[in-house]
Amino acid sequence: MDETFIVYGERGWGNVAVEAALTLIGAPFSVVDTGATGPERPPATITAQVPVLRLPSGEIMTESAAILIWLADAYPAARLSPAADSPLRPAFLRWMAFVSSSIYALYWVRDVPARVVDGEAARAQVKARLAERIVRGWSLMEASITPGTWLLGDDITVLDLYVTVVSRWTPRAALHGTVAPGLAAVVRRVESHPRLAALWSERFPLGLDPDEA
Ligand SMILES: N[C@@H](CCC(=O)N[C@@H](CS)C(=O)NCC(=O)O)C(=O)O
Repeated sequence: MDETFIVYGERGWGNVAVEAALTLIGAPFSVVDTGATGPERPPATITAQVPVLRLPSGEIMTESAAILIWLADAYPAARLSPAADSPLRPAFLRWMAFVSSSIYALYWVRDVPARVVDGEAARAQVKARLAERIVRGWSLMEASITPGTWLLGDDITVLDLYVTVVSRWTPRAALHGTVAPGLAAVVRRVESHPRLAALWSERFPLGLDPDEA
């Protein structure tokens, strides 16, 4: 059996959080671009979205939050999630789900407003409204979390990786300005983590998003 994970995705997309988790875990993995053809092409999934993770068993996983939580739990020695009986576990699960459903999910519309409305003015309005909603999401999180070195205290978890990737998408300025200075300070720590610095510059350099604001 091939012991290597395969991450399907693209530079600057949600798969980079999965790559960051696998990097900290130290598990062997390869990355296959979404546009790959031939035998390497990404497996068909219900949503046709990434990240997609092929486990060494051959099983296919989608859903970034589920993948990150599963990886952290499957490799407890890497200490990337609070244990099931930790008092930090409820907050960990709460914010993993929040980033996934209240922020990340909005980009399905924000990236391509034509999926839900017609006409340039309506699309611009949808984009602006969703940007406000995303900012609101980060500000709610800022108001509810008192970070330590990392979002949940002394140990870096996959939540820190997730927030770092998702907060890089427009409106990035919202997080790094006055809206969420506490989260932004943690994000800067994650960005300069010695074992992740190469990953950020290769897989998600700042300025990749043409829409960046
Ligand atoms: N719920 C999914 C959302 C994944 C998602 O939106 N992925 C984006 C890339 S970051 C994508 O595949 N976009 C292409 C599309 O929606 O057609 C998850 O959390 O993994």
